[in-house]
Amino acid sequence: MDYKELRRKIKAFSLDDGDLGSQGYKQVLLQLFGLTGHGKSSFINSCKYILNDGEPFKEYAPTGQTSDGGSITMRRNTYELTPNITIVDNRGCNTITHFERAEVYAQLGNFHPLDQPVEWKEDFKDRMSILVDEDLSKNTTDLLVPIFIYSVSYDLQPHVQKDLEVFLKNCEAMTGVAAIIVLTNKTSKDFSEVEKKFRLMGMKIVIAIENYTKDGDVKTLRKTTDILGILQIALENVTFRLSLPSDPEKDRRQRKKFLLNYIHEAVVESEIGKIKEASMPQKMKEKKEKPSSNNGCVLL
Ligand SMILES: Nc1nc2c(ncn2[C@@H]2O[C@H](COP(=O)(O)OP(=O)(O)OP(=O)(O)O)[C@@H](O)[C@H]2O)c(=O)[nH]1
Ligand SMILES: [Mg+2]
Repeated sequence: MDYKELRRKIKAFSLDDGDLGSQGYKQVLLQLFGLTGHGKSSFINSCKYILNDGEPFKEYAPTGQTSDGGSITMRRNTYELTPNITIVDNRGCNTITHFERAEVYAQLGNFHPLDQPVEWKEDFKDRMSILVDEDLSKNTTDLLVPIFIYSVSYDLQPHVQKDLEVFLKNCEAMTGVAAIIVLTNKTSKDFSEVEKKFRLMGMKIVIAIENYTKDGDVKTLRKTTDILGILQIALENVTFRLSLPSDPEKDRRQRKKFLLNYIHEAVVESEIGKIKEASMPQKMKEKKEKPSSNNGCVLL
């Protein structure tokens, strides 16, 4: 399909188009998640740049790192792509410990309120319980589509692949939709190797793109069609989901169940970890490796 036609279709997308109508959903929420510095905010800017044809490139979502090398995006920020599609810049993380994972699941499950800061806290059990029990965002009208962003410029080490696979499958269990894997920075090296690794993890949709950035805003057909292709696949998934009977309230209850279960298991595991550590000889404790926190994928 011609890219202009594709863009027109994306902009005209409505949740009421399917045979069964919107079934109570009011908007599509494209949920970006992933490690810090891998191009989530840049993907948002790329989408806005392409959809707002004729406008110069603008950083709607701030990109890059803070002066101390930290993450720029500390909130769950939303950006409207069309009247029916909103994209969420969820807070990224460097290392995914149990409580950080729980935070990611809470963001993905839409339990964390939109446009609010997201803090990683050690007392995650209490925090999560508040998030889930009080149901702060109380939102059942967003149809969630998880999009995992990974830059091919970072090595994906074999020892973290298994953890990443579990993490991505949990994200699918949480949202009820398979995550779309977007590989950014595709021209930085041979992206097919990273693509293969994600396919071996069982990921069905893996698409490599090059984001538009402040220093790389010259429009090309390839970049534009690759990025529009992601939005197209996301919307095809939405249409497919809406072709089956669905119940937003029930979906949310299931997400809540998943999250509570995860928190419970994580707390049990961390308690067991503490007991094991306490009973470890001092020498072994000293030897225990500290997790690195570079921007590669570090899952714990
Ligand atoms: N060349 C190139 N640079 C990219 C691409 N995607 C992102 N970048 C650059 O990578 C850096 C990090 O991108 P961000 O979009 O800020 O990453 P993020 O995932 O939002 O990071 P956090 O907000 O910290 O979680 C920025 O300097 C971007 O310009 C890409 O596809 N190609
Ligand atoms: Mg960001």
